[in-house]
Order: sequence, then structure tokens, then C-alpha cells
Amino acid sequence: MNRADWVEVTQAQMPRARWEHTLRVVETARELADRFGADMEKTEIAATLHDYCKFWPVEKMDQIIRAKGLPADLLAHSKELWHAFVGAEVVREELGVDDDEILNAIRYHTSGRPHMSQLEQVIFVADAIEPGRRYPGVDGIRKRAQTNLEEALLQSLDNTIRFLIERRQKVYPLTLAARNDLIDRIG
Ligand code: DGI
Ligand code: FE
Ligand code: FE
Ligand code: FE
Repeated sequence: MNRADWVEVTQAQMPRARWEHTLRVVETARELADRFGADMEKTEIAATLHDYCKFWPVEKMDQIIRAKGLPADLLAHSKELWHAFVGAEVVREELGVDDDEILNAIRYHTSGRPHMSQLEQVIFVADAIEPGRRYPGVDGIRKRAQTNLEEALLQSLDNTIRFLIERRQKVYPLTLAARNDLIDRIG
């Protein structure tokens, strides 16, 4: 399978609304890549594929996490995190995507992680601020993303962590580590 087929195959994994979200993430990620300097081709590919497994059945994702040796602690945390890790694995195997920078941008687009690359930050923030997103705090993150990608990333992580705490949900350790790492770096 080559790149021309990826778009069609990805679209087939999800309902129309999620595909429209994906197209908006591609557009937003292109703007951020242009503004902050990330590889444009990798940005487009990672954004296109980032939610590949979002609508896969949890049973299937559970199976892949176990069979492929993905981080076992995912199973004890929110299922919302699974599609990112499973998606990276599946696009590598099924679509033949072999670029680790692209795969990491997909893998960490939900949880984040410490020392995120420019491409990882672009995809994470684009996903959070694409023009279809509506949640308290989104306009502040959009504003930050006009001038400072790391500040926008920190604000997005803070927002998500607060959201999870307010709902008495667990926070995945990698998300806290991502946030702590940014505080070390940008204060
Ligand atoms: O797939 P999308 O809806 O486009 O967005 P996403 O992949 O960023 O998923 C975000 C959801 O994941 C968001 O509603 C919060 C939820 N979530 C649950 N537990 C965690 C978490 N997000 C992070 N970063 N960390 C968690 O521990
Ligand atoms: Fe996602
Ligand atoms: Fe996200
Ligand atoms: Fe998304």
C-alpha cells in the first residue's frame, strides 16, 4: 500500500464526523508546522492517520495491546488512550508506515510524553484546537498556539488534567510526566 491509498483506507475506519475532524486537524497541523517549523510531509501524514483506530472496538484494541506488547499499564487506564498506541502499531503493520517520527506523533497524540518532538507537539496541539473543538479553555489554547507551541501544549495538558480530576478519573502517568517535563523546560 502506498501513500495515495492511505487517505481512502483511513476514511473507511471512521464515521463521517470523525473524518471531518481529521481533515481539520490536517489543516491546523499544516498551519502550526509552517509557523513553528516541522516537516510538512510528515505533518500531513501523521495528522491524516492520527485517529486511525479511534472507532475500533475496545476488544480488538485490548487484544492488540496484549499481542503486540504495547505498554501494559494502558489496560488499567482510560480506553481513550488506547487508539493512539494501537493506531501507531496498526498503521505500521497494515499501511507500511515506517517513519518513527510519524509513528511517535500518532502514538503520543493523546497522552503526550516528556521531550516531545516538534512534530509530536504540532499533532497534539492541532488535535486540541482544530476549529471544530468546543470546550472551556480552547480559545486560550488557540491564542497561545499563535505564538508559542510549547505554551499551548502545556495549557492543553493542564486543561486535560484538570478535566480528568474534576471527573474523578485517573491521569495516565505519561501525561503527568509530559506536563512536568514542560515545567522543567519552560517554567
Ligand atoms: O481522539 P480525539 O477525540 O481527537 O482526541 P484525543 O486523542 O486527544 O483524546 C482525548 C481524550 O482522552 C480526552 O477527552 C481526554 C481523554 N483522556 C482520558 N485519560 C487521559 C486522557 N487524555 C490524556 N492526555 N491523559 C489521560 O490520562
Ligand atoms: Fe485521538
Ligand atoms: Fe489530544
Ligand atoms: Fe483527533
